[in-house]
Amino acid sequence: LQVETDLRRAIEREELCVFYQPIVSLLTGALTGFEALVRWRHPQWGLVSPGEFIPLAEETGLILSLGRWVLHQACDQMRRWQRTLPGTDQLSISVNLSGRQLLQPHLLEQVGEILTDTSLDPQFLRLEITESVLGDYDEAVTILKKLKDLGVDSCIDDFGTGHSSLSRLHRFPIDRLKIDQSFVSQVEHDRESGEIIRTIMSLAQSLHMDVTAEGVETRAQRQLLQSLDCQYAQGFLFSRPLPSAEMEALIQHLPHW
Ligand code: G
Ligand code: G
Ligand code: MN
Ligand code: NA
Repeated sequence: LQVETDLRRAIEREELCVFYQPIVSLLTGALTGFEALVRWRHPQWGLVSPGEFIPLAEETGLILSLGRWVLHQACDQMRRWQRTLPGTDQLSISVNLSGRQLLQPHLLEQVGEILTDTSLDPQFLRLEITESVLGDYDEAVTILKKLKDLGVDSCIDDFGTGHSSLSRLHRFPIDRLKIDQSFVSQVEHDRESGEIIRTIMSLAQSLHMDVTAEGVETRAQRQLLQSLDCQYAQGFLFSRPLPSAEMEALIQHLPHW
């Protein structure tokens, strides 16, 4: 398959890059960190979204080297910003992990090595795992516990789209849920989405988890989330995912969020 060959070479040829999107405190409007989102600058197709190649990377196993590269890149960038940009020394970086990455045999050693190599303090790294992965594998929960022992927190990504049973959810060693953007985008138009967000908020409260809302695009969405005591948000209202140079410029002239 041509795409597979291309993707295999993309890492060596440095065609992959990491974009960063701010995660903002809804309580204070302060920047709290970033989500790292991989992109592929394809020589013919231009900027390709991970939605287009992560599934292939998972099928072929390329996700293991790709994921390791993203993790290293993101930790290294976060540490550089902490060192060089005033006010960034407590910001954290969130990195998406696919199921296959989480369940690979040497993940813990790999994460440890990357943290040592980049000198990023583990407390500033957060791993994002989708709900379906956690729901399907007890092993995943065990690994997250070990990561927590290492000082690395995790969150459940795309929450509300999977099927975690409530009885299992409280056993996940996780301190944050990310509300899937599909609920946020519908919240002004559809009562049900509002009810789902309300339910997620009260669930998170009883499990002592914080919540990040994704895909926040309007002031109305933000206000509704604030009124429900949602702690964090990310979305185009604050900033699109940006390449590191552009994010750096934004950090140096932070808008009033
Ligand atoms: O940035 P964008 O909305 O195009 O991302 C699409 C999807 O790709 C999202 O579900 C996101 O979680 C996923 N994604 C982005 N970067 C990474 C990555 O580095 N690793 C994995 N496993 N998924 C990623
Ligand atoms: O699955 P995950 O949550 O990791 O993916 C986040 C995806 O959502 C990224 O691909 C990112 O580009 C996209 N995204 C981030 N903010 C917004 C937003 O406000 N609106 C929309 N439509 N997409 C967003
Ligand atoms: Mn994510
Ligand atoms: Na998500």
